[in-house]
Amino acid sequence: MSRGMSKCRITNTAPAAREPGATTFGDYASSSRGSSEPNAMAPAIIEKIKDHPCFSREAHLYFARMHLAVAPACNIQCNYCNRKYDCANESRPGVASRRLTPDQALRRTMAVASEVPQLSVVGIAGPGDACYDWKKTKATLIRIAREIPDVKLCISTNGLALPEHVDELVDMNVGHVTITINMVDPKIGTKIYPWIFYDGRRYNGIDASRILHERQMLGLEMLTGRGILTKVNSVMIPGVNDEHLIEVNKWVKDRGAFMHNVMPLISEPSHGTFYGLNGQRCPGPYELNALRDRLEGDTKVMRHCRQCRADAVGLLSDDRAHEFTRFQLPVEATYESGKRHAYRQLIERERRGQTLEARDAASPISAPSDGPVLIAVTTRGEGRVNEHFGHAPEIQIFSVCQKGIGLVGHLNIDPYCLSGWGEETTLNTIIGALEGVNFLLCFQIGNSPRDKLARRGVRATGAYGGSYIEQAIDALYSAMLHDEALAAAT
Ligand code: CLF
Ligand code: SF4
Repeated sequence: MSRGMSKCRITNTAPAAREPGATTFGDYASSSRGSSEPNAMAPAIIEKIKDHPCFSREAHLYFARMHLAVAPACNIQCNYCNRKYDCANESRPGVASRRLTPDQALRRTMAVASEVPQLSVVGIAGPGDACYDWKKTKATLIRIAREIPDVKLCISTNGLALPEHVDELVDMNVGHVTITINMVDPKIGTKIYPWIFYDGRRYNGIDASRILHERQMLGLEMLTGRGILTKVNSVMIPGVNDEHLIEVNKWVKDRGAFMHNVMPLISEPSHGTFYGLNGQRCPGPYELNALRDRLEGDTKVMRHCRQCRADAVGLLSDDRAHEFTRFQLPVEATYESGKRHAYRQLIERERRGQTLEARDAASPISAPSDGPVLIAVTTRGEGRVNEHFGHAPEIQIFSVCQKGIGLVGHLNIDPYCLSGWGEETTLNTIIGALEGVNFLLCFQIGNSPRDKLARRGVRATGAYGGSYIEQAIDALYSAMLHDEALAAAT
């Protein structure tokens, strides 16, 4: 397999239409074609999600999270996990993060907060379980809240040790918690969890899954009751829990989960997991898409998760963890708030501008359309078409139809252009992965790749370079409909 082939994987997929529950002003403005009112959402909820890159799809265009890998211990075994690596409930399996002490974590956070203006959330997502390795999690969060009080705090957990820490989470002002819930039927749980460690002893089989299930539900209810916003992650495991996740969705919705994030199982023999070694297959993009479509309802379905590592830093689309390793940390912890504050003011102005422009662009369109159009975009962030095709390490894929614009997924790719030379094998891999895509919007593209893409049915253009992504898609789609209407009239 070529280098390009190995990296070219759609990590997330979504349906044609936008998320029904997406209601921050930017979400509404940028993707609701022909709609006159955003869906209702309490102002307090909007306030909680508007700067959180995971809880609001729109926020991930502007705001960054950082993870602190302070919690290596775990109290359960998942069949898709190899403990050499990060907790696979949020991270891509096979990725290992450097562990930090709480003091190192604080220094890292202050360095990142001084340098990364987009930083809005600090999370603990392993590399084991944040609630089981509680002393380190708590010591870290307390230090950060003391030094950078305006940053949001977030944790991710398997839920087993969650209930006993809910009060402390409230006291520490942790506003967002993710619980990984893969089943609500312990019989299905036996296929996912061989054992758990609870209350000083180890449980196997159905007892293990029953206890885990009860603790997860209790923890979720307690968080909802205490006003902490919750997201449920579920790993989709074909033939094990794929159909069952519909039931999981109902349970978590009934218990107040704000968002459901169904992630694809990533299972390779080289990861050394039970599933990987036993040939458990992963879901294809279309299966994942179809399942997410069926989950749409009162609970928002997340579609922009990157399964980030336990030491990730930066925008979801631009990991900067390598700039802030343990060895690059300053000896003295200092925090300069200037960049973050200036950036926030800028974004407030940008959002206001985008809203007005996008509202204008979102006027109703009466021309017919045959169904969703798939549009690939290269971006460096800020929600704009601002990356040269040849330099892009990632391609975002959107679909657009009369109902709206939706993020379909991300393609991780090797950049095609290296030191001015186009790498043909890489280009062929990218073109193969764009099968079914109708358009490619990029900042610039050379004649050769543009012609090759055209021969495979992908029309590439730099005409929208610099524009906001969703405005560009909207304009392109409107032009298509206009052309269709003209063709029909002549
Ligand atoms: Fe981290 Fe998770 Fe908090 Fe986000 S990540 S602890 S909720 S701040 Fe986000 Fe990364 Fe997906 Fe997680 S994209 S893996 S959902
Ligand atoms: Fe691994 Fe996370 Fe499961 Fe623990 S909870 S076994 S670290 S995937």
